[in-house]
Amino acid sequence: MDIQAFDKRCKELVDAHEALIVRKNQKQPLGNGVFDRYVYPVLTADHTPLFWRYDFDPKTNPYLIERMGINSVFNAGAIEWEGKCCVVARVESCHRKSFFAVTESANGIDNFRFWDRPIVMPEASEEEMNVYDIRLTRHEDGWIYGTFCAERHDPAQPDNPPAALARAGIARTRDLKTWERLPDLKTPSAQQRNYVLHPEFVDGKYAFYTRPMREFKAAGCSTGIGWALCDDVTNAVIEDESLIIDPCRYHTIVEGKNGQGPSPIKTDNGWLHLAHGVWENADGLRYILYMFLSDLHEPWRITHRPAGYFMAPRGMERVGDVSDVLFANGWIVRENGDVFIYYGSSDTRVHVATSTIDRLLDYVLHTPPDGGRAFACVRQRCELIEKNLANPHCKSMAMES
Ligand code: M1P
Repeated sequence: MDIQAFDKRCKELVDAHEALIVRKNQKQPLGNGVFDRYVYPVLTADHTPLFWRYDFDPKTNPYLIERMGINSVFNAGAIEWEGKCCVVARVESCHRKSFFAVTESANGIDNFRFWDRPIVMPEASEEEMNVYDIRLTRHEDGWIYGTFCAERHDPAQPDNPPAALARAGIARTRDLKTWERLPDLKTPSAQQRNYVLHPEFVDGKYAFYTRPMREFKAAGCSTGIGWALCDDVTNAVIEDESLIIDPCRYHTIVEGKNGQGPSPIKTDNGWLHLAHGVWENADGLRYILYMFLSDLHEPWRITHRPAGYFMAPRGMERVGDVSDVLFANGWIVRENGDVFIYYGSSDTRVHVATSTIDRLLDYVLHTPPDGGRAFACVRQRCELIEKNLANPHCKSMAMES
């Protein structure tokens, strides 16, 4: 390719990338009143900087080919930082290795730009193969913690390539750029993913939401979301993992497995939680998001759990590298009570949904809990129907006048 053609292609690439970054997002019309979805994902593989993927030197890359592709950008932690919405994404390269990268936006719904350099998370050991799904906790001890899955091959199964061990990685930072890696959290469980640091001390200790699992991925081998305390975050050890605060249950949205999402939000009514639930159907695993509220002083005690899911995959969200998956590990609350929920869809991209603390509290406090059985659930619905049939707003909707 001659230098004119190289320059032309370079300009086309830059223009297309910039057009994507500055594209305005739009609220989807007529949401369900709890949250609003948006038309475009906020982050995709195409949002990553071109200079992470292409070599722009005509001598070493005369055809201006993409040298180091990015496969997907998904499952992001989030934090407000210097007035900006910072979303710390899981960026997966074409060779299936993930890394974390900070992006920022002024309004939280569009114009996300990656910081120039990804996070180079220090390794805990050379056996560590992959890191992903970071949760960010601004802890009252003054640090920002990142808790993430640090995956490695199971040394006990050298001849079985897919045999993996999920370990609980911890790192901390004061600027989102330089990270101090701490020893992995040790728990009795064979596998540990989806574990999250609570933002406050409880009884003077660090508190973790955990997810004890027997196997690496299979549904049905997890007991639920656990809760445990530990004295020292710089050498975090949990001896007793037996307290399960939100267990897996038959024929519910958490039948197969579940996991705490981002670090919970403190409200006057209690700790607001976002989590994911998984169940198996003929098509595979379905991942949805759900919410619950726990006691302000005893965060391990759930006080309100609305029935069913809060969000499930829809439209384009349903399709991707691992289809039918919504997964959220980041949200941001603004001073005015606005909430930005960043969720990954089908292990491929990141979206935002917006709500407010008041709406989310109304949702968790006043949505009926799961009736438990089909019979009880239809009776719950009939109560609503009878109430509405007596309501003048519903006059024109009903068949019987
Ligand atoms: O592929 C779906 C999700 O699978 C895992 O979540 P969980 O541990 O609950 O099964 C994670 O690998 C997650 O990143 C992924 O989105």
